[in-house]
Formats: sequence, C-alpha cells, structure tokens
Amino acid sequence: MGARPQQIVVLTGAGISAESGIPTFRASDGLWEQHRIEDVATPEGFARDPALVHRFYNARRAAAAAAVPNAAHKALARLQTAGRHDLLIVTQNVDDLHERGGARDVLHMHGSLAGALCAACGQRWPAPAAMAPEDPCPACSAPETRPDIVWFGEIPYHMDRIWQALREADLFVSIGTSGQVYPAAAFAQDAARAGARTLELNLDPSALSAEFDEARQGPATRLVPAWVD
Ligand code: BV8
Repeated sequence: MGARPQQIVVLTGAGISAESGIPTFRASDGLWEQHRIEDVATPEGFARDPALVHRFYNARRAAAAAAVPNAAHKALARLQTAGRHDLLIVTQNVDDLHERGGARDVLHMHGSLAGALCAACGQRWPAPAAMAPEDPCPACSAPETRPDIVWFGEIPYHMDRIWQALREADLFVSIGTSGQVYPAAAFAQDAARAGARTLELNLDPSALSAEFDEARQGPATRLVPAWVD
C-alpha cells in the first residue's frame, strides 16, 4: 500500500510567467502608461476611465496570447497528471499559461483575461481579443462590459475552496510571487497553522521568505522542474 497521496497546494504569481516574456508587476514597478497598477486595477479606476482600463487589459491579453508556457508551467502540469499526489494549482495570474501547459482545474483567484463580465447584470462570457467600454452585454445590452478580473478592493474568486484546501494541505508551495497582495500573501501562514510544510520558490527573497520552512532562490524554469522531477 503506497503512502497516502500528499495534498499539495501551489500558489503562483507573476514570476512563474516571467520567463514566458510576460512582465511582472515589480519589473514594471507597478507602473503602466504612467498609472500605478493600484489606480488602474480598481473599480474606481474603471469608473473614472473605462477606455484606459480596457487598453491596459487588451495589451495584457495580447501579450498573454503571444506567450508560450515555460518549463515551470509544464512541470506543475506533469506533477498534477502523474496522479501520485493531489495537486491544486491556485494562481494570482490572469494569463492562461498554466492551462496551455497542460494543467487542469486551475483556480484563478484574481480572475482571467479570458473572461468578460457585465458590470450591470453580472453576465459572463469569453472575452474577445480586444474589448471597449461601449461593447453591449450579450444578455442585457448595457454598455458596461469589463474584464472578468478581481481588482483591488474586490473579493477574490474561489476563496472558500482555497481555504478548505489550505486546511487539508500536507505541503504548500509558493512560486514566483512577491507576497505583497492579500489574501494570497496569508496563504503560507494559513497552511502552516493547519500543519502543512511550506516551501517558497522565487527568483529573490520575497516579503514572506522568512515565514517558509524552506525558501529557494532562482528562476522558476530551473527550480520548479528540480522540485517536481
Ligand atoms: C480583498 C488582478 C477582501 C489585476 C490583482 C492593507 C493591508 C493589507 C491588505 C490591504 C491593505 N489595503 C488593501 C488591502 C487589500 C488588498 C491588498 O492586499 N493590497 C495590497 C496592495 C496591500 N487586496 C485586495 O484588495 C484583494 N481583495 O482583500 O478583498 C476579502 C479578502 C478575502 C475574502 C473576502 C474579501 C484583491 C486583490 C486582487 C488585486 N488584483 N490582479 C491584474 O492582474 O491586472 S493583484 C496583482 O498584483 C496580481 O494579480 C498579483 O496578485 C499582484 C502582484 O503580485 P505578484 O504576482 O507577486 O507579482 P510581483 O510582480 O509583485 O512579484 C513577482 C515575483 O516573482 C517577485 O517576487 C520576483 O522576485 C519573482 N520573479 C520574477 N521573475 C522570476 C521570479 N520568480 C521565479 N522565476 C522568475 N523568472
């Protein structure tokens, strides 16, 4: 009888997609078109200038479509499909590189560039390549189309499922995140409190490195396959 499969929860951030050519927030100092991310990625920013926010997300949707999954995305998918352990992938990223690298059931806690949302009626539909504020909602026709993204001040998706998985985890691994955005930045503590071992794989020390049982520094395309294989 093999040992009980480990319950593993992995949290990824912008750093896992960096080597696929998608800039991280820190690399751009959180600046975009002279706007701070916190000003653009908020409901207030969208209300103030929906065309600017759509330009921001249209550019990121195009960059994500042009990017390809890297060895780190593929290694996580290998671990998941090998079936030796139960692996839940939670990502803060809004790109689809985990899925295109073969991962399944990825929880996008900050939403996804692939999704569109009607701010008036809540209808969701697959996002077109480029979106504009006056795009009518396919359900209620209101011109209040927005990206299906969780902005600062909004409630992240899948939280109940994530907290449940952290309570049951044997191992929590954080990959490519600076640990500056909550509630994701509290996941290592949540998992440790429930008895999980915690591991951080990141290019450089993060705000949370001291909290982990083990923190390894290096590029994700080297550290993640080395951990998985
Ligand atoms: C919420 C979508 C309540 C948009 C994003 C004061 C104190 C504490 C908290 C708060 C506070 N004031 C406000 C808050 C709450 C706020 C928050 O945390 N603010 C921060 C700024 C303090 N949080 C919220 O508002 C959240 N909502 O709290 O609601 C609630 C909570 C629970 C339950 C119910 C209700 C919503 C936050 C979501 C915001 N949306 N994204 C978009 O993407 O455009 S956040 C956005 O920034 C990203 O999604 C990402 O999550 C975050 C950036 O973080 P990272 O992914 O870590 O990226 P970063 O560039 O920072 O770091 C990259 C790392 O990779 C670096 O460490 C680097 O070293 C490493 N790296 C680079 N290259 C490589 C690499 N690693 C490996 N290999 C490489 N090659």
